[in-house]
Amino acid sequence: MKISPQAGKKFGAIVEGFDAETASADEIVELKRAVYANKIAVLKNQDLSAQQFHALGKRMGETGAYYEPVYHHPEVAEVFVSSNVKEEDGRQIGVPKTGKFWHSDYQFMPEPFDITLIYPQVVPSKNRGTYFINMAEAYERLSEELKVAVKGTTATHSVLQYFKIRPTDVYRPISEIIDEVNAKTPPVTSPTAVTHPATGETVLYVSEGFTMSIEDADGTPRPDLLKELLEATGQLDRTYEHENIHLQTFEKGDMLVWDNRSLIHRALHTATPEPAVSYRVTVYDDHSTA
Ligand code: 7UC
Ligand code: FE
Repeated sequence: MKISPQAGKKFGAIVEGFDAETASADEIVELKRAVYANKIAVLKNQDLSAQQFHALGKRMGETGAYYEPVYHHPEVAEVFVSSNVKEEDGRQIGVPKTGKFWHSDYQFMPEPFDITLIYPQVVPSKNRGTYFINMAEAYERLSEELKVAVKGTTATHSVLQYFKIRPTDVYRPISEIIDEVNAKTPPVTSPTAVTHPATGETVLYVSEGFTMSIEDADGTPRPDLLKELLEATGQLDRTYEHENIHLQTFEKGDMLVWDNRSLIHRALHTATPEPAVSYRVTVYDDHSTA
């Protein structure tokens, strides 16, 4: 196994010669270290079934199935499927156009995932890739004034803005669906800046997709501060040219493994109706978040 920084990129490392089937325990530890240090590891030349992909995730920690079953792989529930391709019999497996907004995975849950593995299956020819922002670095780049403003505040997150209507929701009143989302996944409040347990970094825990509000220590909403943080970190830049934004491209056989505590991401889906399918496994590692 050879790990080298991605040439000419803001962050990320390329991992060559990693064999998921025969990797030693030391190699798994080394891979996880590379993920925390480089934020993304791109494993080259992978050829795994859904079962083998899930098994690799399990070697990195505890895997979890997505809370909405409509995303599950039919054979391996822990594999989340993003797909715009219909089966021959017209069935839809997984959900199309997932994550097309800045977020980290499960940011709206009490226990967000620590590591995300994405394994593209059908790779479109154009507009392939995922945008990333390292929110530890983005925090460091904030003005002193904004860093002081963040201190002592909390941020509240919810999936509501990006909850996708399921096939079974057709003809249901939208108010009923909203009530169900709020009951099943109530808003979660956390400090606006958190400490990364593996690296000690301060990470700004705010995204355009899932963060609904920021509150002062006394509970007063601070929409101005939320807007300023989204702006300063690059999340409102629709040209994607902000200095914090990194576009991670991939080709067939690549697997992306990233530090979901540090990074927020945003899928770049093709505007053209090209087929795209991606598998995802999410992991809780052995670093306590408490
Ligand atoms: O369909 C999607 O964009 C899924 C999103 C609401 N959640 C992904 C996650 O793991 O947080
Ligand atoms: Fe995501």
